Amino acid sequence: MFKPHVLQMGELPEWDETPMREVFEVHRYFEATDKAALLAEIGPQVRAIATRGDLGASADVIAACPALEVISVFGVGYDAVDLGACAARGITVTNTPDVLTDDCADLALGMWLALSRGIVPAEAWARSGDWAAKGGFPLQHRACKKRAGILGLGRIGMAVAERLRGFGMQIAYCARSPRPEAADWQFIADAQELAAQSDVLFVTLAATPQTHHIVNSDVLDALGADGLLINISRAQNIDEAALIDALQHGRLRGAALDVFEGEPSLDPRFPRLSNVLLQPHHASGTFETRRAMGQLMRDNLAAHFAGRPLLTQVQ
Ligand code: 8YV
Repeated sequence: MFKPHVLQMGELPEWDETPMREVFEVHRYFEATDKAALLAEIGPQVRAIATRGDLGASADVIAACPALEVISVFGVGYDAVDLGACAARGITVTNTPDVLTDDCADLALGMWLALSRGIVPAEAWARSGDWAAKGGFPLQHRACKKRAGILGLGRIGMAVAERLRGFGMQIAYCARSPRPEAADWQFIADAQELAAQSDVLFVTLAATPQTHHIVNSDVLDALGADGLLINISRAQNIDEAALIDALQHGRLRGAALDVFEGEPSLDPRFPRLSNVLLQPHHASGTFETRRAMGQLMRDNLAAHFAGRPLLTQVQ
């Protein structure tokens, strides 16, 4: 059987890799020690790239694949794909929205509750015997019935806001324009103003060149010394150096982060801070969601090669 050549940028679950190998000639870019040599050898045959949200596809990789037709992203975020290079060559890009919305929102709320109530250090307190030795765990701040700001009211931001409703939060959001389906919540056009009116700021923005470092030192200062920041979007939406400075100097109460500049490596200052909750970019990391993401990624590839309409086309 004729199999189109696919370049696979990163490891995927076995339940995706096995069916992919059945219908495609898969080249594992991430395993090649000499990536330039691999591209020189198989690049001209590659008609599709299967990649992850965190890995995307660079202009160099795209250029090395002159017959490339489609990039299928395992993830909702496609910021790491060079969209300009794709547009210039008419290369189609697909992603996996919707199927991961609930799990991403769940983790955002879990991170917020854990950070607010000190659940991780409290667990260590109980486990280590500090409870018996030192007494009760230090008091924490209440999580519920406060002011939540949602920076980016897309699918995931909406799901976060819907969940926060149940916690009696006063909700405001910042988006490009007011959303009719968010009539119960206050629209604030400016990120700094939103932060000033929030006790906790959830960053749920798709990353674009326009949102780069949108959470800068001014926004962090507006959130203030009693404020909490939760980021389940992309690291580049936040000025990480400014964030670390604010956390080190108590200008922000705490931050819960699922994404980092240069991940999976972390800035070594993060693990030394006691006012952060660190998560390894796993907001979509459940069996149910990752299976659905893989299916959608493969369905998009299958649709492309069968000449059918794509399921979730970005451009
Ligand atoms: C995934 C993501 O963790 O959806 C996204 O944009 O970043 C995540 O869901 C990632 O794509 C898998 O590595």
